[in-house]
Amino acid sequence: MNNATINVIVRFGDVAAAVMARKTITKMLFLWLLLNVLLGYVAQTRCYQQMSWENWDANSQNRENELDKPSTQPHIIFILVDDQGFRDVGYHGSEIKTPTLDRLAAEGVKLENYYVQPLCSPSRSQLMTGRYQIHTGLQHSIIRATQPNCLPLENVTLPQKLKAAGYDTHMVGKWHLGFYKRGCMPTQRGFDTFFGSLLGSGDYYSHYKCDGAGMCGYDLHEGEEAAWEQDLGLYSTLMFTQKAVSILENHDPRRPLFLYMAYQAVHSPLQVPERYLERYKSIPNIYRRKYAAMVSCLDEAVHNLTLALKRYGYYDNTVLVYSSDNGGQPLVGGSNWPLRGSKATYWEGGIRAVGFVHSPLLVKKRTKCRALIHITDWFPTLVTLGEGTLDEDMNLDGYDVWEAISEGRRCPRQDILHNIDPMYVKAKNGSWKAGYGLWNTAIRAALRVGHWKLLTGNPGYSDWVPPQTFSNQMLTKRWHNERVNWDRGKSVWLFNITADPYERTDLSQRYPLIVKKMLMRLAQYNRTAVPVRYPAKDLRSNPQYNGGVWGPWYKEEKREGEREGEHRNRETGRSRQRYTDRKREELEGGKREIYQRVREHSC
Ligand SMILES: *[C@@H]1O[C@H](CO)[C@@H](O)[C@H](O)[C@H]1NC(C)=O
Ligand SMILES: *[C@@H]1O[C@H](CO)[C@@H](O)[C@H](O)[C@H]1NC(C)=O
Ligand SMILES: *[C@@H]1O[C@H](CO)[C@@H](O)[C@H](O)[C@H]1NC(C)=O
Ligand SMILES: *[C@@H]1O[C@H](CO)[C@@H](O)[C@H](O)[C@H]1NC(C)=O
Ligand SMILES: *[C@@H]1O[C@H](CO)[C@@H](O)[C@H](O)[C@H]1NC(C)=O
Ligand SMILES: [Ca+2]
Repeated sequence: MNNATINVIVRFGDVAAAVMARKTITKMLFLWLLLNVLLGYVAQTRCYQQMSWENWDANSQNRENELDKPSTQPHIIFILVDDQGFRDVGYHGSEIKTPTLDRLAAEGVKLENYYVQPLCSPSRSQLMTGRYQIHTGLQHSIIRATQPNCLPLENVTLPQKLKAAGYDTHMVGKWHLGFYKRGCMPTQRGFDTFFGSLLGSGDYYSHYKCDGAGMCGYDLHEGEEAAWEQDLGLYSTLMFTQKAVSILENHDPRRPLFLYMAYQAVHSPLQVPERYLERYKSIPNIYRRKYAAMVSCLDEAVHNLTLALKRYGYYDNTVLVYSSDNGGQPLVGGSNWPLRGSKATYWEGGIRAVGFVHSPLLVKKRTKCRALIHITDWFPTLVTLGEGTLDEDMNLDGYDVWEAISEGRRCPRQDILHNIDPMYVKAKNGSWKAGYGLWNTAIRAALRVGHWKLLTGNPGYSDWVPPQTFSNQMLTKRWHNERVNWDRGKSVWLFNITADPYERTDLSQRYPLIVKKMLMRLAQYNRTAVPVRYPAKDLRSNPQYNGGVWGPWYKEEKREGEREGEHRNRETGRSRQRYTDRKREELEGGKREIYQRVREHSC
């Protein structure tokens, strides 16, 4: 019996909720019995083994007997790109040229029914934990720079699991899962090394980030300290790639490696080295032109990474996953057309992502995978591939989808809880009444079950934004949209996403019974939710109190160990001194090119 299905039944015991999935459950039960009869007690495929924890344990024991054989653990390279829209890849019909991504995806498996969360921290939290936001407390918005908040330390992370399985774990790029105290830093959450930024959307060259007036600081880190010495003022896509290549060069390819490559690109600000703009002179919309150039640079970066994988002897035993973290933002050049909405919304444009797997280890290559796959699935999938352990009491929301991707097998995911955000109640007409007394439709929530998707509350910006094709100079900075003639009072929508992926026909009036069932399912999910963590701004977070650097500020830590605290104060003092020195250099007309760039592209 499928473990996840058991969970659904146990956790949401109510029969009504299971109705939607009953047919499929029956089918799967039958299939499972058939398999057992045919193949003996232990099923031959990992996908089905994953469905039973007994089988899983038996499998682990088999593996232990094979310990004297050389390690079969694959290297895992996870490339997470920031804000790349659904249409911002060549193979989705974009005018943006991405020859590397197109080739890697074509040779591997394109994930064409793949979902992430609509924003940075939410997607990253789910990638790192394999759990929905309602199970980590991060259901509202993002983790803000000034909030004493981070991915809860109680939640076990993907790199922690891989590390326990024997991997060396490295992170390059953008964290965005909180840093208010040292225990939240990537190197305390499972990564052996970290080189990158704690926030996002800083300057691509100077690595300074402003979070509102008077809240500006340096945001490039090596481990847990500011990376002043390592900073050559390079464009981050180039810099992060160089770092990753040097990790590959210095690591022994006989040891399993997990490299989490979380590019800052292609999030705003729209900054890019001049040479990448050349090929896009024909795009009149200036935002789109710069954005396209940024994507091209990223494409070249991925090319360089794959060359390094080959050059240093990793490639044959590597699984490379490529994923965007959320939909594109049309206001700064991204495109999700023909999907509806944008980044930060629960329309498909916010959550349906570009994703593919490239690996010589895939059984069936050059295919499209249309199985429903969600970002929470990488946790169990990669931990299992890495021969790590998953315990039943982890209550993961993700599924092992490797057999679905690699062999085109059927896998157990039936539904996705896109989110329930009880703090976002802006739907003015939403009410318990509109939710048939089952659910308060003022609440922003979205749920997918099979073909169906239900949205309640205000899902966010609702228009479709066609490709930007302006030729008029006057309009180069503008963008156009297809405004929806929707009733502002609405607070419930139902779509058949398979038939209508662009969400043009709301079926909520036509299928009230489906709406009710899905509302009930939402209410059941809601019962498993933990309280929202969204603390108030803490002014001590201001980089000016921290040597000009965005970094851990929470003073409570001192109580944990005075000596450690003193050490940190000395460190902070040193960073502040360095910062002051550099600032003086700058004021005295210092020649460092990076500061010129800061002025040009000030946040
Ligand atoms: C994650 O951490 C939160 C906050 O401590 C806790 O309530 C929740 O149970 C944890 N969830 C999981 C799945 O570990
Ligand atoms: C890729 O490598 C080439 C050759 O070393 C280099 O010139 C280029 O800047 C690199 N590009 C990126 C994006 O890393
Ligand atoms: C969701 O759960 C919370 C906490 O248990 C509860 O206060 C709230 O009323 C529930 N919301 C809905 C719409 O059922
Ligand atoms: C929204 O609320 C207003 C005022 O209560 C009401 O007149 C209108 O019919 C409502 N719209 C919908 C779609 O329920
Ligand atoms: C939803 O769309 C799919 C694909 O077109 C179709 O097979 C299915 O019957 C539809 N469901 C309903 C209830 O219309
Ligand atoms: Ca993002």
